[in-house]
Amino acid sequence: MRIAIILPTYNERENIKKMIPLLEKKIFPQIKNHQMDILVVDDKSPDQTAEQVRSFMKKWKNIKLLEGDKKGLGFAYVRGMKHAIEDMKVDAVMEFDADFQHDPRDIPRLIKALDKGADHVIGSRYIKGGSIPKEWRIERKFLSIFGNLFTRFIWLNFNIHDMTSGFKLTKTSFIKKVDLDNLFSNNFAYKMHILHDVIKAKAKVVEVPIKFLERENGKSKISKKDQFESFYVVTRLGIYDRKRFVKFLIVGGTGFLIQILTQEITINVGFALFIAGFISILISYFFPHSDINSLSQGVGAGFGAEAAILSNFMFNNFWTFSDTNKIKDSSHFLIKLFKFNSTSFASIVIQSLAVWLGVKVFGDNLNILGYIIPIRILIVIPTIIFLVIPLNYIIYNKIIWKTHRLKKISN
Ligand SMILES: Nc1nc2c(ncn2[C@@H]2O[C@H](COP(=O)(O)OP(=O)(O)O)[C@@H](O)[C@H]2O)c(=O)[nH]1
Ligand SMILES: [Mg+2]
Repeated sequence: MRIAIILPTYNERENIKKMIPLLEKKIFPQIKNHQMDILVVDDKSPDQTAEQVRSFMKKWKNIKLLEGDKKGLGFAYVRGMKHAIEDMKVDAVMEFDADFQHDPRDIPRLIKALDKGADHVIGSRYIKGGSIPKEWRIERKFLSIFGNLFTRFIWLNFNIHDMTSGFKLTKTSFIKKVDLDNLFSNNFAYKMHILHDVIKAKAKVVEVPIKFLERENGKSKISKKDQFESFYVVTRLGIYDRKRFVKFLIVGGTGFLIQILTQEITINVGFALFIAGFISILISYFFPHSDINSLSQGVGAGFGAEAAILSNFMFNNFWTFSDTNKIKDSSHFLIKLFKFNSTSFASIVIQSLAVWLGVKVFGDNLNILGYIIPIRILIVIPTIIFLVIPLNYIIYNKIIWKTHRLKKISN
């Protein structure tokens, strides 16, 4: 494999002066089965880091230098990764700090994990054998440990112990699945986004213990803002994953409120009674003495159910599934609406019948702890939960979802 070590630098002249010869002379000779490259991404460091790199480039041909404006660590890494993939055509990229906080002697161990089948190797400080600098002040330690726990909980991922490490090795086939142009951060938190997307792409993630060392030369560029941005990015990614589910719950809740509202309005203004009158004439042949009160409440429940169906359809189409299932023309929309409605027809009948019979058997109201509650509402709720939702679930899976999936493939 061809592997590029990406070294982002900003004022790291002293460090790079030692780092590059160490990599070339001591580390790379240990890695016999791969072609190793160094890609320095320098953002016009005032201390002339780039000059130092250029002088090494005369001696070693596997060094590349990318120069640009300082727009954040994430931005520098994205530039480096794109170059490594598109121009150097490497098979894996390593994220590695130039300041000796990552120990170059750990590099062969990370590569070995890749050889054994990993897609994304993390140099991990939080597994047995790994550590953070003991010189760190207590709040930096706390923030690092807490940040990790936070990420594990928000992403519900308890398999990975170090989610914020900056020492990683990733197969480019997985980096290609990350939308590098739209990361949620251009700074330190970029790595949260890449990790998130690589996990989602089902990469085999392996952790290798590392000791995160204290800086020898130069200054850290990480700021308080960067640390807090990571919490924001992690949360945003977590919500993003569950967005559909959250939307689904909101749509269902809204549908339910609209259902009850429509049911009560049609019953209370007498509209349901009016329709029930017609129905009772129509069905008088089968039910000569149908009770118009319970029938009208059943009709009201039917209207409520239809209102919920329309509301769910509209919201799901234009909101929950708007990204996967765009409706392009109105005829298409009407056909879909009709289809959706006809597959839901059974649930309207079920709810109408349940309320009709319920009121017939139990009467209009029930007194619960001094509250007078209409029987129709007490009937409709369990009917939705135990009959309508399971029935719709089956129908969606067998009919609606199936056609959507076929359509998606043919697109
Ligand atoms: N090119 C580039 N490199 C950066 C930038 N910010 C930090 N770095 C480099 O990224 C590595 C890690 O940064 P550092 O400040 O040590 O972060 P810390 O280890 O988390 O304190 C070092 O090699 C820095 O020189 C930046 O904006 N552009
Ligand atoms: Mg550092």
